[in-house]
Amino acid sequence: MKFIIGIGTNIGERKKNIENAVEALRLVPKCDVLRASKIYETEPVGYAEQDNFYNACVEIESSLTPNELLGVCLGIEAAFGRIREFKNGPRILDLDLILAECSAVNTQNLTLPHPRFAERRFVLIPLLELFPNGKAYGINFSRNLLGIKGQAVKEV
Ligand code: PH2
Ligand code: MG
Ligand code: MG
Repeated sequence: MKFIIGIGTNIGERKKNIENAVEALRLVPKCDVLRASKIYETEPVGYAEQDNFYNACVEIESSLTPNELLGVCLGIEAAFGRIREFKNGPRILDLDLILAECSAVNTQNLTLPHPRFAERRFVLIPLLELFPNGKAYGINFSRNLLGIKGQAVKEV
């Protein structure tokens, strides 16, 4: 099954962090990185008093279950030294499952589509690069972009 993973970072060498995270995903068994968006510099959303983020999206093909893939993402974040201080705060690496190709997921640990992806330009712009017709796995997200104010996003 295909998945979209959103990558974010605003601590340290942001470009390197994203490149290294994509490399880490490539090394995961049963997980192929099919394509990656460009890297975007983005205004922080949710908590403003922090540095700009770098964000990107990747599409992967995996036979892992969504919950196994969540575990993979959390493991890679931990390997990068992520410390969770407060919600929406600065982070060296955030790997979020955004969409799964053929199913919605509603478990205690995971909800797909990601509950806030449609309000976030830092997710939708890289996603639009991967799906220029504004539809991913049957979800039309292009209209969501029209309703978002602010949240500057620019190519690095
Ligand atoms: N992640 C958040 C909260 N705010 N803002 C930007 N620009 N990029 C992010 O990746 C981001 C955020 C929570 O995960
Ligand atoms: Mg996140
Ligand atoms: Mg996260």
